[in-house]
Amino acid sequence: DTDPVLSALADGVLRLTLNRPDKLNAFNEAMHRALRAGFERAHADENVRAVLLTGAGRGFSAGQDLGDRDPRKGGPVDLGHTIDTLYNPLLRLIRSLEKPVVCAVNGVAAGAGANIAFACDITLAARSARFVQAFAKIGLVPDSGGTWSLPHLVGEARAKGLALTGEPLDAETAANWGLIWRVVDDAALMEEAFALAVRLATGPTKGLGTTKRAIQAAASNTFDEQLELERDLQREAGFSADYAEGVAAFLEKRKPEFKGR
Ligand code: T3D
Repeated sequence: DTDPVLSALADGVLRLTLNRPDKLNAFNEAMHRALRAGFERAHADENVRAVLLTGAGRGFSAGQDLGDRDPRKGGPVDLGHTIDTLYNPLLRLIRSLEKPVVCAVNGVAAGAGANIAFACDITLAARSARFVQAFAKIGLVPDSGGTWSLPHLVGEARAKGLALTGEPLDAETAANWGLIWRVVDDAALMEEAFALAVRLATGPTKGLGTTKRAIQAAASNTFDEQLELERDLQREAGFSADYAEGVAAFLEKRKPEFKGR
């Protein structure tokens, strides 16, 4: 299949597979547009209750396709413009989606590829995967939220170590440092990631989405502001059908059937 992103909806999970394996799923404009369309669908379609993002072939994503930036073929491109029109809208769609986004990093994740993985809600990585802040090697600044995610997730010392050296970080260390949720044996990655996504997709989607919003808001809130946000969001959650179902199922000692509302 030559579509730059493969898209499949099953069991409430929209699986989006970056599909330029010959280029380690590096981003060109077509892949950007297709991935963005996938996340826009996830926002709009109530049958989508979780997203699973992964890559085809041996890599997750090598970030920007540098073939499209060949200085021998033309003058410099305004990268501020491509960040504004391609990368930033994608990252905003991932973060603002009030549904869980699971990322299965099946192989190397470099440049924007790494930082997109760190922006997802629950990121699993194959044991053989590695993360590279490749920007350091070509004179660029980490983008796709990297300069925000890295210090928030691992602190300034490790963030600078990664971003200034561009040294690859193995999946096990990434998990130990708190950059990702968990490492999985290569052969088990997709099965485990899909099972997790299905579990989330059959959960109380509205409550999970609100939880995501609350945790993300903590980065810029004081403790007191966060307490007030929790009050407001709990009020909202308390009126949801899924909350009523969750409590009823608990009291009736049965499995809840969440509708995502
Ligand atoms: O430009 C803007 O709009 C601003 C936004 C920037 C965002 C960014 O992401 S900037 C960072 C761009 N990415 C990189 O600098 C990473 C470049 N790639 C690598 O450093 C290495 O390929 C990897 C560390 C990712 C993997 O290394 P390895 O040894 O496993 O694989 P390889 O042999 O280097 O690559 C395999 C093939 O993929 C190879 O093609 P070939 O020779 O088999 O035909 C290689 O050229 C191609 N490839 C890998 N990365 C890219 C790429 N082709 C185009 N663009 C790439 N980024």
